[in-house]
Amino acid sequence: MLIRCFHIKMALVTCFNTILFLVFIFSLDVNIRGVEASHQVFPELQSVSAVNVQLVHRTGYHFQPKKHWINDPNGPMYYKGFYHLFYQYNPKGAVWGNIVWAHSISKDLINWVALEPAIFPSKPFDKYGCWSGSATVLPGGKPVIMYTGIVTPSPVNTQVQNFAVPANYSDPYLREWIKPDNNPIVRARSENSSSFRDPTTAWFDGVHWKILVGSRRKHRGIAYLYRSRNFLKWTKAKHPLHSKDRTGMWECPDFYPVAPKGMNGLDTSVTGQDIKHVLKVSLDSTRYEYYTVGEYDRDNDIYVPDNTSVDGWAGLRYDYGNFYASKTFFDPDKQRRILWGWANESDSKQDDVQKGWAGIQLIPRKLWLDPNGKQLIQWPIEEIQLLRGQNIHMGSQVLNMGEHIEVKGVTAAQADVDATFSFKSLDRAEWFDPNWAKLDALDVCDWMGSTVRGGLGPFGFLTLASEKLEEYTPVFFRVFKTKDKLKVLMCSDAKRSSTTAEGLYKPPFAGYVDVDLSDKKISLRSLIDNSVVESFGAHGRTCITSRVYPKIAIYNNAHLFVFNNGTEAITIDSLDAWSMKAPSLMNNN
Ligand code: DQQ
Repeated sequence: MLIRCFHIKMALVTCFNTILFLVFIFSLDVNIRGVEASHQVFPELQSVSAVNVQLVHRTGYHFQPKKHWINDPNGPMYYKGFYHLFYQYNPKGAVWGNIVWAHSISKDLINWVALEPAIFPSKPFDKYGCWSGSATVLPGGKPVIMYTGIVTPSPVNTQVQNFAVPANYSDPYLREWIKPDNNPIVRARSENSSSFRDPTTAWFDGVHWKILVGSRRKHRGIAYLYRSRNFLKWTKAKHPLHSKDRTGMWECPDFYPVAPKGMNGLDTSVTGQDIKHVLKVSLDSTRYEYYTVGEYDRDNDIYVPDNTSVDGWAGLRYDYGNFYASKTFFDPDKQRRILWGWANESDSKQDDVQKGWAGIQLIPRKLWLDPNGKQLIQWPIEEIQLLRGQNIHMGSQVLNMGEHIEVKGVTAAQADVDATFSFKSLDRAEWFDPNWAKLDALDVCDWMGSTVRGGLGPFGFLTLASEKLEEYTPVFFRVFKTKDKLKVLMCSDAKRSSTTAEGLYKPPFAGYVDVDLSDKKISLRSLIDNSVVESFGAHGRTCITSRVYPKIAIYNNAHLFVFNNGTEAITIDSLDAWSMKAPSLMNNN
């Protein structure tokens, strides 16, 4: 009976998915899966300044300003001993609007000092908004920012690309920025000027500087390529660097080299034999991102994704959850490439206005190419360990089917937990129906959630859980087998995250994990912070972020459990959990 229901449900969901897919193809301007359309203006809410800032659900160690709305990370860079983070910010309220580039600096990417906004509308070429962009450090260590200026009011939002330079290069804080009057330096000509934005960090080929600008033609997402000898006069290349039909507007493109081996990052201008390139785009229509790993011919400006990368909306993602408008930068101090991503709220606009804040930047991640060359690996920057407090260690604990045990002794609402699980055999992995391959992983996670008994899995963490489990956000694996290989599903499921009935978006998020299980082990790490759970499966091969708003599981009433709902017993080989402190310098001014 159960199985029949499952198949009926599957048929319905398959049908639902087909409809969704058609909606996606034929109407790329609409929202799907409850995500928010970009640049939607709520005139009555955008200038409602916060009177009180609601603390419950505010994060304890993630990057947040004192109040109001934030979105995309912009122009991250390292300059004279400081990390700089700019970000899209509404100084007047907790919904999107009145956008400026807020600016914070840090010595360690953890403790932040907020400075005054660096770039704000003041000239005809950015009168209606200073939207996203990137920083490039020119030879001689001179930073320059390129950003999108909005020159006509909403809803048209005509877009041009501008530049800004520091007023004083000897100021390591780079407090003041000048927007020269010869802006804009890139204008749309044949391009769609309402969909033409978010310039990348530039790279140099010895003669030309090059940037990408995100755009679209009808439903084709496009990364236009521009070249310049002097950073002032930019000429559009005959062919875009890359484009893909049925992906809609490409926001916040990012293009950078990765080394074939090792965990070090590369400066954006580096090329050479064996070096791969990554192109990431943020899809406005779905609010998901995807990236490809490929070959870049710098002389002819041709980028070809490898045939191991799916080039389209079903491609690889940095994060299969709430993670958008991301940007990387090369950190010359520690020779690494760092990824910043923004997580929007999953509550209502009215909730945001009431909270007085909306949006967080996720913990920066170091990223590098998997030795298999097919995907990236991400791991929270090592500096996060500065915030670790009380530690609990567990080892060699067996969890039989249906068992869960509590990780006691840490602040479960604000914790870092890292575990390695092992199992004796792969035999009990369930069969993976070949039809499921056509579906999104999150549908499989939705039906085969943490409570549906399995073979090898589901097992993992129950984060932000109430004592009696009225609320919890499970992060878990479920291992399936096909004729010739295993398929490892990783889920972060917000469905039971809160007993609040109305106004919350509580999606199951999921992705597959490309991991070799021949040693019969898999690791899972979660950074838990009041209303966010950022998880890293198999040492960062698959990452998922969920935003959740528990009603009971807050502060000291939050618990952390490890569970197994599969018939195969799971051993916790080792588990370390830490209470996480707040940074000593919060991003307040
Ligand atoms: N957000 C910015 C745009 C970008 C979008 C405006 C992505 O420049 O395309 O706030 O979230």
